[in-house]
Amino acid sequence: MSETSPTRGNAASAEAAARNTDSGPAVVPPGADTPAAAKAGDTQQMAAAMADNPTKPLEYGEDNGLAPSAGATSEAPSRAALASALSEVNGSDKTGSRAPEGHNNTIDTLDRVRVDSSDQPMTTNQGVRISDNQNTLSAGVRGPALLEDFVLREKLTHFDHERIPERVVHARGSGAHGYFECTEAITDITSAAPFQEKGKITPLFVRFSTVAGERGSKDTARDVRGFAVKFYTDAGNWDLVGNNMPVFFIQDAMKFPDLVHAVKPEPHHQMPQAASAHDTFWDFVSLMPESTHMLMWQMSDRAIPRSFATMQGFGVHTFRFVNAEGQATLVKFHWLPVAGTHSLVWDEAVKISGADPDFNRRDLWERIDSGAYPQWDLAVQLFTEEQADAFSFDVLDSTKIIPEELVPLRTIGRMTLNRNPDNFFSETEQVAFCIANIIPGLDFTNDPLLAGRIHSYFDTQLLRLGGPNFHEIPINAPIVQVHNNQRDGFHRQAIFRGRVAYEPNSLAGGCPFQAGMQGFVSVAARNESREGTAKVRAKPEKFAEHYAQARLFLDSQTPAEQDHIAAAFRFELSKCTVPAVRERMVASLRNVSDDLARKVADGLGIKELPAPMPLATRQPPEPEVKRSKFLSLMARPGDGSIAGRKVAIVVGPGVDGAFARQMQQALLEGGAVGRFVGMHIGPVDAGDGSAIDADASTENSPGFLFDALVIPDGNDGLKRDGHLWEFVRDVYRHCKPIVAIGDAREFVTRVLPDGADTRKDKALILDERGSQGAIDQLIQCLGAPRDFSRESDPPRV
Ligand code: HDE
Repeated sequence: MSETSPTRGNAASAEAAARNTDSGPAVVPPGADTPAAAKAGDTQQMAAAMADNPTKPLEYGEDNGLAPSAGATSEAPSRAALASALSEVNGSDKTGSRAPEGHNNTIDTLDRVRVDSSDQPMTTNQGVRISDNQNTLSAGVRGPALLEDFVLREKLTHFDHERIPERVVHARGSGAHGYFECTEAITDITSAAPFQEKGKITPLFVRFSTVAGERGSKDTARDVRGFAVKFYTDAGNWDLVGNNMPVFFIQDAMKFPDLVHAVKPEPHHQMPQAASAHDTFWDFVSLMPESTHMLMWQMSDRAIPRSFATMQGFGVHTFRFVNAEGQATLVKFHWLPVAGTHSLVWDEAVKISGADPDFNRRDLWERIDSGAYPQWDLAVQLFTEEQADAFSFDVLDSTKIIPEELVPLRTIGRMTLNRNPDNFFSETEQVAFCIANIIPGLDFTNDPLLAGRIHSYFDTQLLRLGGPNFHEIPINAPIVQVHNNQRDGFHRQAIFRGRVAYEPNSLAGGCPFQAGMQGFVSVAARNESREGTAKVRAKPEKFAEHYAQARLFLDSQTPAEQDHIAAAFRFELSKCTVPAVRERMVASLRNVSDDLARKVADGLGIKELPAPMPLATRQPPEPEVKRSKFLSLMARPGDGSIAGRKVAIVVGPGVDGAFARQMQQALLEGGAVGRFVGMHIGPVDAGDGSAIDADASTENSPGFLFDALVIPDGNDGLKRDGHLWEFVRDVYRHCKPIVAIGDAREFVTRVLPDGADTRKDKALILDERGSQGAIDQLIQCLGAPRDFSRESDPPRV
């Protein structure tokens, strides 16, 4: 028992006073030995240590604005001083114990929320074991159902609410976990965490998507693909929310709702699904000539990727890298697939969408689970404001690329996707990307499209994920600690300790305190030479040139790619019902290429070319680059690997089983999959008396789903199966390899269209006995870009 004194007071009275949650004595001494009094004393001591707010004067003036100071703190004499309640030490299985010191448990690995029900009884959401999951509770076996059946009611209620609003765009998506490995530290250019050390690993989650279709729509729609990467860095989350095309349709966020309303199914009849081939889309874009460059990309084979693993990704906007001294460098981001850029052809994409609407999703899943991990190099284009000023185009204009001839790519790391999600909804659906999620070492530019995006993503998640705490959903939570004074709202997970939810404070020792120069600091000066101060609604002059890069793209394609672009315009515009829309688009295309405009017009029955659409600028600047080899899909064939590819090995009765197995083994060794495709699934009698187990059938897996077709010798029964005829025709027409052995050679040549070149076509492998040479040749063709020399328009009979 301590003695009574004017400064220390009496221990019993201190304890009594401390047990009240309001009012209190004038003197609250430190060092009391009963818990409540000790807490009160420590609190008083901590608060007293901060007699004023020492950083207040530092909030003013430009110099302070450029170098914010760290917040003031005072040390807490004990953990109790920061606690909500003394009873926090009374732990249980549910509450756990006291918060670990300095640790925020709302972040952590996903193990915390991963559920494994193996060997577990079923329970309600309240954890009560369910005795019977088959029958509603009723009064007698033939009696009425009872309202008290809380098990049934909970189950149905949860089911009724299973769907959340889908994303307004990019609703259809597929996700995967992986990591980024820095291959070149660029500390001189940026202090961004992932790039600070060669070999540094940063975990990430990626979501690929189509834009226009709804959540259940087909994967192989002609569309832009979203390429969104969430880096869980040790300086917070960085989301690089890009696309598989480096430019966009519009220059200003103000036009985004118009663009999306135009491309989505038309509002009166909700058609067409996941397609831009309709009046409203072409009406809008033909009135928006700045979209022409993007239209070239969208009408190219880039819009129908073979695999997410074989498409490029782009950050689209110009961003800033910022180094530790605060110096900024302009940057554009590129993802380069290690497997190379490979696409489908349109006829193939259309057929696949019927046979397997999950084509790209399935491919991503299977690649990852079979160990053929998709990989991309991250490359950057780095340039200065002065360089940017001198370009004929504006780097703030997202309808323009910076040709690699002007600013070459520099590879700084590699991304590997090596883990599929455990649960589609919890991870792929609930992941919330936001272009505003950046970390120290990065900053925005004044791209007017980017500005709108900084607002839009957070805003849309509020509705989609039901409130402001979606950052606490495990897939969105960073791997670093989150500490701030934001509180409450729907679905709050964090349980905050203490009574302080404001800053400055002395009652939590000033914590959490602002980080000063250790935190994110915006680059103060953004290209002052070109920034005005007047409030305006206008775009810079260079934005008014709309066609030079559309021309650049078209002229940089191989002849086959150019043909595909013309055919895509023809197809899409032929689906428009209003002739004026078709003609307007042809008038716009005349500013890109009269040859292209003529081809499209011919395909639409437009006899006389309309006059070229008037230009928005009287004196278009001369472009620096008129042809860029990097823009063709053929420019990045990849490493020649066949990993992730799928081959149909046809197995009918009497098949040469030894060769079929040898082929399958060789493909497997290269990371590809050879499927035995029979007339039906199950055992097939091979010619050598063995049985081959067909794991797919000509009915359930049509030929166009495969990257190549192999028909071993001795497949007699199958040659009378009409499916196989279609297999050969489709695979041939889509310019994919065909291997035919022995008797199958005669069959294949009979089925091929007239004029097929059976001698010089390297992807048509006709072999007498099924040699290793045939296998090697297939593997070589499979890892290379397609050779389009077989193609004709229209296809041959
Ligand atoms: Fe998006 N975009 N966007 N976008 N975007 C969304 O955010 C928006 C743009 C992109 O897998 C939405 O969470 C505006 C360009 C991807 O979850 C929304 C503008 C690029 C994804 C939104 C653009 C993108 C989205 C819908 C013009 C390429 C899917 C749901 C100013 C650089 C991310 C959501 C995922 C998703 C707004 C333009 C890429 C509505 C206002 C340019 C990859 O917030």
